[in-house]
Amino acid sequence: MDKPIALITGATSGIGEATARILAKNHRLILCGRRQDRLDRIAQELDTEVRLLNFDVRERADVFAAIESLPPEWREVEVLVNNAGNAHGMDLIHEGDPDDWDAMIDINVKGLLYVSKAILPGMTERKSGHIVNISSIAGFEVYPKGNVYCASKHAVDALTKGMRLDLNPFGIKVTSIDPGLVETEFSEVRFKGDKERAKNVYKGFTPLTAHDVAQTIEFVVSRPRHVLVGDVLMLATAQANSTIVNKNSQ
Ligand code: NDP
Ligand code: 8X3
Repeated sequence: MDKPIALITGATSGIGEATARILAKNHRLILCGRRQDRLDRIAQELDTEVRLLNFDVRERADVFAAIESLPPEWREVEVLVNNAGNAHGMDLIHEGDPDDWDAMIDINVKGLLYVSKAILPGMTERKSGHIVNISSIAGFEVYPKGNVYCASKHAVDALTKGMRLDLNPFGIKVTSIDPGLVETEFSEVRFKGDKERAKNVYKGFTPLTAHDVAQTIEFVVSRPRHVLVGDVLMLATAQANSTIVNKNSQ
């Protein structure tokens, strides 16, 4: 039998890329992102069948066109990993840049909705599927200057709960993975390419890696059909909550 299909958004770096590398063992993969060179390189390195879709999750028409472009044999997406997302800026609420606010709401919230809307009809028709939303500890805690990013992840948390209710009659699983600090390109994007500032976020302790999170994603998607892992909070051992990190632990 063919391996089931997993579609991963934001597969060009960090958690999404690591998830692609792990799920490749037992899945055919549809990898999504905007950086085509990265998609091409990752696809070449994977030992499974891969389709690539290049679109910006903010562009509703592009999301639907990309997913509709899949040939029939790639339409039965069994696992959707809604991972694409980032923080943009880290400012006091009265000093924040509305362009950053738009980016976070449009990508982290509306993008997740558009991709889910495009994939869900197949899942509801087949009465089978698993949606894994990558939320964050920021989905249920708020930290100084985290305002809009935290709001976007609180929205993801609400959408996860809403999806779980509405999709329950169809036997579709919905999981939220909620990591704390993971060293990826996340902070570089948040600080607009300032690599030094980004590095400082992870200094003095051992943060989670993208691979750590990907292993958890693999665990939740490989449970038997009757088992739904609902929410997973994942932290570095040095992290107690959003604001307390033991930075003398290395
Ligand atoms: P990265 O910056 O390494 O990866 C982000 C991914 O999202 C990239 O593949 C990027 O691809 C994609 N992406 C960003 N914007 C868009 C867009 N507009 N359209 C399509 N794809 C987009 O960060 P992480 O791997 O850390 O982040 C992945 C998820 O994990 C995010 O949702 C983040 O909020 C969440 N998270 C991260 C934590 C951390 O500490 N790192 C902790 C908790 C949650 P491309 O640029 O090629 O489009
Ligand atoms: C990313 C983790 O703590 O930077 O969601 O918000 S944090």
